[in-house]
Amino acid sequence: MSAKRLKIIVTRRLPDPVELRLKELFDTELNQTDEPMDANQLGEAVKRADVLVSTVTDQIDGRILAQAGEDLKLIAQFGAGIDNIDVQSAVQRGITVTNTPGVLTDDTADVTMALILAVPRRLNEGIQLMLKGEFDGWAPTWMMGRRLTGKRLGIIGMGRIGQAVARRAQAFGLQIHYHNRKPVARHIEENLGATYWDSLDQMLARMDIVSVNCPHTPATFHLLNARRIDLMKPEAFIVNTARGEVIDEAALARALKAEKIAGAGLDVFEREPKVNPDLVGLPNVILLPHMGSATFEGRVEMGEKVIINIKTYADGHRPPDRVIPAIL
Ligand code: 8YV
Repeated sequence: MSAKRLKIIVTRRLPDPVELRLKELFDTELNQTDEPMDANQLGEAVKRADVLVSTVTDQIDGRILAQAGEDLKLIAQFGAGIDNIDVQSAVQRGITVTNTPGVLTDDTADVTMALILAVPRRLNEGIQLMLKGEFDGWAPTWMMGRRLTGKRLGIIGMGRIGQAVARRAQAFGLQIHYHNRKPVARHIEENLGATYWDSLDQMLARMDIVSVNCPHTPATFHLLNARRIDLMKPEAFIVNTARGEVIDEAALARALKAEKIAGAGLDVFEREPKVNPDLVGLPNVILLPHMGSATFEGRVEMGEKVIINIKTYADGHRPPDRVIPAIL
């Protein structure tokens, strides 16, 4: 089949240059309204498409995949995380799944670092106060936060983004600690001055800031549950730019309200776009609307990766960013 005739259905609006190129290369159907597709619309899309370009807002589970037409051979996710796709079912049905790793690493690490800076230094409270015109003048005990230099940062998930966070944090004088399925290569550890903790529980009890940078998988669902949050120091902070599901959001809200931990910076939520109402309005919590990778440059590069994955597939090659399911 020539690449020109491949039927591509794109579930959300993508940056203009990406949509333009997809149109040039393939028989592409775009989502002009940018409304996320519901289960019926996704079912219809997988029936008609050769390639589905999906995003984090599409729940592509076994029920949707069961409706896939014979022609659906590739799901090219616009995004690094693929927890919205039942990859195992897809692969069992002969559908390749690809994602866009690497191009959103620095952008996501920047937002993580921004939260690591902003929460302990109470920037949100300062901004709110200025917006309300409540700055009455400097005082020695006014708006005191916590110093970063010399503190311990515990990174959960030392993949590309975790390492990029560690590089930034190192420059701010933080000591780098991490928990991962296995230690990273010795030279990476040495460059980052990073300490590996096999036991997440033990690491949590000793950290001043904990940053979640691991993917959401069955193994990481509610990894930070009530028991583990309880292990943390009362003056510790949590930052999450990975996936909301890694933290038990209700338990986190309870811990924050009870001052069992000192604050949190969250870019992702368990039931997006819903946010646990108990988290809203807490002075020591900064909430962002899943914008970790939201840069013009990054989103275009993500689109380019999607196109490269489709093009290599269309040309009869193995797409570079194939996702391999953990267990087949
Ligand atoms: C993306 C993300 O923007 O790539 C990811 O996994 O979480 C986001 O930052 C989003 O997934 C787009 O589909």
